[in-house]
Amino acid sequence: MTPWFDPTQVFIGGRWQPCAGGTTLPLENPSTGEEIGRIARGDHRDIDAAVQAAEAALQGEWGALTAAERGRLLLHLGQLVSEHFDALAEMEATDVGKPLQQAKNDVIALARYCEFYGGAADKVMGETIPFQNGFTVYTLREPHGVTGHIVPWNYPMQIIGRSIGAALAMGNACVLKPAEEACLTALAFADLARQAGFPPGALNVVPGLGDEAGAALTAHPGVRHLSFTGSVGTGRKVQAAAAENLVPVTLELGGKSPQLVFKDADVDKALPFLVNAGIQNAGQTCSASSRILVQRDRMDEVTERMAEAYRALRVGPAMADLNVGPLISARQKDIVESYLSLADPSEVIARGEVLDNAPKGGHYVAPTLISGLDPDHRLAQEEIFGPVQVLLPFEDEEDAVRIANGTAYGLVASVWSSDGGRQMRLAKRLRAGQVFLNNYGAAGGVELPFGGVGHSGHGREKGFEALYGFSALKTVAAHHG
Ligand code: TXE
Repeated sequence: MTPWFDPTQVFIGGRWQPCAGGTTLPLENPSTGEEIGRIARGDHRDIDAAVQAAEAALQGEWGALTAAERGRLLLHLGQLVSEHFDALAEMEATDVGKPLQQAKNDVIALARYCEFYGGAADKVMGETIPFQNGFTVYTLREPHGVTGHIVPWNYPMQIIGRSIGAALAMGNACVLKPAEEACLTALAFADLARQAGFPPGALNVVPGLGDEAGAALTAHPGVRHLSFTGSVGTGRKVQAAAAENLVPVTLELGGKSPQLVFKDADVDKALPFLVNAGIQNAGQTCSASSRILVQRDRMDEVTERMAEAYRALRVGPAMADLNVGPLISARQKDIVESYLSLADPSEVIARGEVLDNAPKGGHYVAPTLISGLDPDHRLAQEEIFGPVQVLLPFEDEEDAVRIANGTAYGLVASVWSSDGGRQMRLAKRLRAGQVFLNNYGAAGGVELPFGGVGHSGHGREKGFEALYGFSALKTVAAHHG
C-alpha cells in the first residue's frame, strides 16, 4: 500500500510542503506492529500558516463561490472518493487496523457525506419574520470563517466526512488536524479535494501531535469554530481553549451506550445488533454499545445466544477481513487489558479467538463478554474502547431506565421491544442524543443528527443539523416605513 501522495508533508494553501520543523513521526500498522511510513510532525508554525491560508481563501476565490458552486465541488469530491474506493479502503484498513470490509463501509460513508452535503449546500435557507409595520426582517446563515477540526484515529474517513463536509458546504475554510495514530486517509482526502478543484486554502491538513499541532489549533485566535471528536479529557482542554477565544465548540466524546432487551423483544432480530455494536472496529467506536441490559425473564437465553456468537468471533489482521482486527496501539491494548483484569474469571461468559497465525507484534485482544457485575462496577460505567460488552439484568421498565441512564455518558441507546407504548415512553426517558427502536446505529445514518449529552459532549453533527452548527445566524431588520 503506497499512497499516491507524500504523507511526510502537510497540505496548506492548496500545496503539499514540508512541515516547518522538518521532522516526522512514525506511522504504525496495528495488525503487525511494524512501521509503515512517516507523517509530518506539524506544529504551531504550520497551524498558523494553515489558518492564514484559510483566511486568504475566505477573502479570495473560495469566499466568492456561490452555494451551488460549493455543492458541485463537494459532489465532485465524492465522485473522486468513490473512484479511489479500493485504495482508500486498503489505506484505512492498514492504518487503523480495521477489517477490510469495515474500511470499505467507511469509504462508502465518506462518499455519501460528500454527496449529502454537496446536495444540501444550496438548500440551507433563512426565514422572514413577521414584525412591526415598516420593517422587513429576515435571517441569513453565514459561515463562521476558519473552522478547526480535530479528529481521532478510529473512523478518520467517517468523521472527516461529517465534519469537513458540512463545514465546507456552508462556506467555511477548514484546518484539519488528524490523529497521529492514523491519518493517511485524511491526507488522501486533502489531495482528492485538490484534484476536485477546491480553491487553495479551503481545506488545509496538518498532521502532528495532539499537544503540539492540536493544542496550537485550538488556541489560535483566527479559528472561529472548533469541532472535536475524542476523549473526555482532551475534550475538556478543547472546550477550555474555545472559552479563551470565545468560539463555539462541538464535542463528541464517546459513551457507554446501552441496548435494552425487553421480554417481548424479537431476539432473533436483535442478536446480530447486540453483538456487532460491541465488536465493530474492535469496540473502538464512540457509539459502541458496551452495555446490554436484559429483562430478567430472558437473561439466560440472551446470555447463551450472545456467548455462542462470541465463541464464533475470529480476530486477526485487518486484511484477513475477519470479525475483529487489532486495537490501534500497544497503549490502547494495555488500557483494555487493564480493564479486563478488573473482572473475576467467573464473570467472563465467553471470548472470541485470536488466530494463532495473527502477527505477534499486532495489538490483538479477544472479544470478551462479561456478566454478573453490579451496574456501578467500573467495567459497566467507564468507556473501555475495546471489544468488551457487559450484560446487566433488569426487572422492569423503571429499573431499565435507571440502569441505562446511570452513567456519566449519553450518546446512543436502543430499545428492543414489540410494545409501541413502551418504545415511545423510553424514547423520551432515555438520556441520549440518539435512540434507536428495534435497531442500532441505522447503518451509520449520514442523514441523522448525531451527538451526545453529559460526558458524551454537546453540539450535533451529521444530517442538516450540522449545517446549522457550521453557520452563524444573522438577523437583518430593514426599516422602510
Ligand atoms: O484520545 P485523544 P486518544 C477515547 C477512548 C480512548 C481514549 C484515548 O476512550 O481510549 O479516548 O484516546 C488530539 N489539544 N476516544 O488518546 O487524546 C489527538 O492528536 C488538541 C473516544 O487517542 O482525545 C487526536 O487527533 N488536540 C473517541 C484527537 O485529539 C489534542 C475517539 C483524539 O485524541 C490534544 C478516540 C490537545 N491537548 C478516543 N491532545 C470517540 N469519541 O470516538 C490530543 N489531541
